[in-house]
Amino acid sequence: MSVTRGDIDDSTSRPRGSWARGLCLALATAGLAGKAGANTSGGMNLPVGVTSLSQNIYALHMQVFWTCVVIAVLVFGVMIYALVKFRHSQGAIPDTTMLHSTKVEIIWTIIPVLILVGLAIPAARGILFMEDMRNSQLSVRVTAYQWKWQYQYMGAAKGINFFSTLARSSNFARQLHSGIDPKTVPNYLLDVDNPLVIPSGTKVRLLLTSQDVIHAWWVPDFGAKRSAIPGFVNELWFTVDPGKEGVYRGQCAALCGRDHGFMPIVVDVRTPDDFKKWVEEQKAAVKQASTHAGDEPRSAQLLPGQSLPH
Ligand SMILES: [Cu+2]
Repeated sequence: MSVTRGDIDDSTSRPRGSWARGLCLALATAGLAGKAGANTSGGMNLPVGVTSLSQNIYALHMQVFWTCVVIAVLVFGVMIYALVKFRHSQGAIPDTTMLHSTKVEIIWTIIPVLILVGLAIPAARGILFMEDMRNSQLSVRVTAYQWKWQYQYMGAAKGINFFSTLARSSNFARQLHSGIDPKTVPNYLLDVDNPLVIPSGTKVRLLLTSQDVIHAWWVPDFGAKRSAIPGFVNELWFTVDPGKEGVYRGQCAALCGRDHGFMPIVVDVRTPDDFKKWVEEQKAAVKQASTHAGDEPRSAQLLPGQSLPH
């Protein structure tokens, strides 16, 4: 039996191209439906996260993943079938006359283009969504330093201003010959003294900059990662879903020097009411500190290692 490249591709690619797209969409939908609200597949996948941004990114990721799976199954399926079915021992004779097929070339150009366009549309939508900073309800200026973060609240929470550095327990344990087993330290290298506190269900905008080298603020559960660059102000937004209050952790994601691995990020998400209370407490603490010092009220600027009153 003889076979040509043209025969294989012509008989399989065209009908299966549209079938593949249909199956891909069905699988992506099923995958997303199954994963809604879940976090990772045993740590093997991206986190679904707790913001519309992270969920959007996860959906796109799964769509691309299933598209790749379907393409791989079809292409390798045809290859393996041809290798087995038309092997030499079965009497297959190569066709040396059929060297070019314009029809096949058009088909295998159009199908990948359609797949790429199909992926580019949701990707472009996702990027536009990510960059839409309008109508933010809380802005926080984030300044990165080697190796800590400074959070300065704006708007209604203006005046709250503090540094966030590696928690002392982690800092002690990481020292050479500390004698402390890091495994005994809870959230080793992922804990800070003063977490960023934000309300759930609120569009939070971060204004990121740096005072020395390039750092990057990254919290995977928020689908949020952006560079903090000296001399630039980068923007980033996220809204944590109501009901998803809790503590979320991240890290600096740009190699920023010796202690790059020791500037984690912790975000404490509270309900809007609890956040309001927290803001009032912080403002009262600032006022009290200023009165004791005999000064006009000023911002509560904590140095690394100091803690805000809880
Ligand atoms: Cu850094």
